[in-house]
Amino acid sequence: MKTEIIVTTQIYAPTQERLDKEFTCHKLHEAADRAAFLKKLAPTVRALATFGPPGADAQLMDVLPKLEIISNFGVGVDAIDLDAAKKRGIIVTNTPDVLNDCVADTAMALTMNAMRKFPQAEVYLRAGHWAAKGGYPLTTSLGGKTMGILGLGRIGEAIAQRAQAFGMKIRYHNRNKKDIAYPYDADAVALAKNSDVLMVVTPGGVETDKLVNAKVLDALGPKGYLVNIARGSVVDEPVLLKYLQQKKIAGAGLDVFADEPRVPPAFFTLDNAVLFPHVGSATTETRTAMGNLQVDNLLAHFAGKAVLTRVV
Ligand code: 8YV
Repeated sequence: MKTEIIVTTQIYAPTQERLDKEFTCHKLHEAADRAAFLKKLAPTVRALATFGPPGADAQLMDVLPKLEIISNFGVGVDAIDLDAAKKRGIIVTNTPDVLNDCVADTAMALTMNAMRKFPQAEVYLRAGHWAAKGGYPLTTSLGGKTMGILGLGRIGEAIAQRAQAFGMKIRYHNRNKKDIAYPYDADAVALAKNSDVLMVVTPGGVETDKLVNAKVLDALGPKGYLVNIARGSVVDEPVLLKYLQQKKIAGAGLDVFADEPRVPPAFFTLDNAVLFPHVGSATTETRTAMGNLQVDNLLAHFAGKAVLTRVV
């Protein structure tokens, strides 16, 4: 008998194939009647496989009394109620490290595209403006500029290495100062003040909600750039939009938004923002590694072993 699990949303097809091989999977996102679906499975389901929103809240945990483990596809677990899981003795796992390089690559692409405006320059060429109007307007160099990393964890360090290879200087702010050579700033405002590029890499969730607000953007100033590859919730999005419209900051590179996949259409008209549809980890190699880690965590647990990457 295979262990029964619920998959909460559509996940990467090869990962779903592997899950189907190892477990009896019930797809919550395909259920016509969610309440009836959960009620029927309550006596047997022992695990959840999640991916991004909708995550897992306390209510879902309560209707599944046999739930032992929630295995998330992704490093960020802000869509999962960790306190509720802890209280109920439910293990939560994520997929750290395997995505560091791809997310850091994305962070650099956003930095470069925000500062050098390469996407806009290409649109300019394709529109025939090069021949008609002359060269594209000058942009801003990365070399010699300072990148302030808000949240210097494993992904932040991978970004720092890359930014240094581009000739940038690094500083950072974390809740706790690290034993690391980069200069430390006491808070997000001080970091923004001392940086040309503010790179947001913190986890999402209540603790970082709207951490990047008007005060921080004021400190970043009209020559500063904001890059966010973390979670949309970390930035006060309406304030950011206003600051971009009014050129109170120089530009932004955004891979994440407050209410994905909905992006406020006013962002589409901005010439000083580069917008990606949350593609930080979206390569075949990385998504395969993330999926394998998600499945391996479940397999380890049901083999009676310690899970590989436990959050709570
Ligand atoms: C995924 C991510 O795209 O790992 C994360 O936390 O943000 C990305 O790798 C995400 O899991 C999808 O919501």
